[in-house]
Amino acid sequence: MNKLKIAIQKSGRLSDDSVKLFKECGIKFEVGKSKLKSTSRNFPADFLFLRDDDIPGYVEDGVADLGIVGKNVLVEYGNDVESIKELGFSKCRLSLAVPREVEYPGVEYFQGKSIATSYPNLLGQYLKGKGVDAHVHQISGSVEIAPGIGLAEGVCDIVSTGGTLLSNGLKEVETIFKSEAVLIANNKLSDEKKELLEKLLFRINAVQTAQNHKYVLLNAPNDKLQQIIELMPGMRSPTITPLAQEGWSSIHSVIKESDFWENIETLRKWGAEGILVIPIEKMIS
Ligand code: PRT
Ligand code: ZN
Repeated sequence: MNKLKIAIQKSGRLSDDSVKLFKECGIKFEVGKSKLKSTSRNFPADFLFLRDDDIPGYVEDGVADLGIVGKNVLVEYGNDVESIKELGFSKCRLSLAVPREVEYPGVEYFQGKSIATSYPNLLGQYLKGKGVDAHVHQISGSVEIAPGIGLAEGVCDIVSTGGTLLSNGLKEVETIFKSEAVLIANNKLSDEKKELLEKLLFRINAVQTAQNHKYVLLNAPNDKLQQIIELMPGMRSPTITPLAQEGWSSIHSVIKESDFWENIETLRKWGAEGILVIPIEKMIS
């Protein structure tokens, strides 16, 4: 029988959310500290637990059919794989940083200077695009200590909260790349495997759409119903049920997470009461 081989990070910043995504898609498999491989009990898939840096290469070679990896790693290594979908977690940015005391004039600051990074390709492309000629010093870890030990005058590293830069006396001056986890696939999947990928994507889309929406129930005076229906049209149109109290109705609909606060404020202005907001687990439109 055909099975998808899916590579995910064994342990690190991508692991928990990768496992969570497949679990939310209803795909059951064991995750253990010492496990290298696990077979799903209810979906034709084997999961391989690997270092994130190895995932694009394994997917390119077909050792794995699919993988989840940071876009930063994918683009840096430049493997020949298909990028299928952004997954919205492990968000971070690749940034240039300099010692706090530097009066930073702009990217020309780096002309003729040395920059420590684990991302020589992404940095090289950026500098080239800006016409800046700098010496790129490739190191594999603890990039942030490079200026302190006199190894480089600036760094180019992954930033999430900015805490690491701050505690090493550095300040972020340019964002050169924005990253998040992406689902990647081998370029030459068989038709059977493509079909399984479609099934998986259908589930991932349902989970992602649900996460971006909320189910809302509220009571509103009947004279405001039309306005409210226009504000929150829902999937086809909202459900309206009369309340026992004359002149009032209950409205059930779905709204986008991003519009949430603005809509709730408008609804309150129009006299809506008893507003309940409920997370949606899966959403198939
Ligand atoms: O062992 P393995 O090789 O599998 O893991 P790894 O240590 O190489 O990678 P890991 O788990 O640290 O990161 C995996 C992916 O998560 C990265 O490729 C990014 O796509 C993404 N990611 C998200 C991050 C961060 N946030 C992050 N904050 N990767 C690294 N960091 C590091 C950064 O290098 C710096 O040292 O965290 C520090 C900065 O964090 P703040 O919050 O202090 O700014
Ligand atoms: Zn790694």
